[in-house]
Amino acid sequence: MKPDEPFTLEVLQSEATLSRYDNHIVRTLSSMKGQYADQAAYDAMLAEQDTVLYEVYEVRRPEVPGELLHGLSVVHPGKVGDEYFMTKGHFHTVLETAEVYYCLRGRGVMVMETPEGDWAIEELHPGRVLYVPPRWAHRSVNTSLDEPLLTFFVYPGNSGHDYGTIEQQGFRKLVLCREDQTVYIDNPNWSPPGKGHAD
Ligand code: S6P
Ligand code: ZN
Repeated sequence: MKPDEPFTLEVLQSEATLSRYDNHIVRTLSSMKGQYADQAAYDAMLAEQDTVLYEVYEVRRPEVPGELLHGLSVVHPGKVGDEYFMTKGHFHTVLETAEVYYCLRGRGVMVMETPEGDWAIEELHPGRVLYVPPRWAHRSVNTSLDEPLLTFFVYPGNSGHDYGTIEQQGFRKLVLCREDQTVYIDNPNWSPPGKGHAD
């Protein structure tokens, strides 16, 4: 079989280069039901408009171990109640697969945790590379209220995505804006791994 040819991509130079990605995913407020701590703020906001929270631009590659899936993640600025706009977050279905994020623009954090309940939060700013080791669930949070958080990501082709675990148990830490400061607090609704949802 003839091997694929090498190819290049202008990661982000203009709106026009975004159209060079193969796939564009748009996630709106309605897809994050139960993920924001302030349910009343969520409901009120959704009643107004199904706001776009984040977008993902993917280069499509075969989902097999030797491949690397890659693309651009854009988390828009904003809050639901006190909680910044964020991605759903997920474990990789194949837990032993890692991921690299390279921050291109904006400010944010990556909230991470393992199936055992260990947690970590790392700050993202332009030029910073974050290595998410195997086993760590990850969620990007935009902590700037003025500009989008742009990151470029790369992960193994066979990783897969487990969204269900996070939808059920949540992340252990929430990232909030309180009196213009970014604070990390314990998630009152977090249920320990394997224990189901708290309510
Ligand atoms: C995929 C990688 C990113 C996320 C993107 C959106 O493994 O981590 O492409 O898909 O940042 O987040 P989420 O949690 O909605 O997939
Ligand atoms: Zn991932």
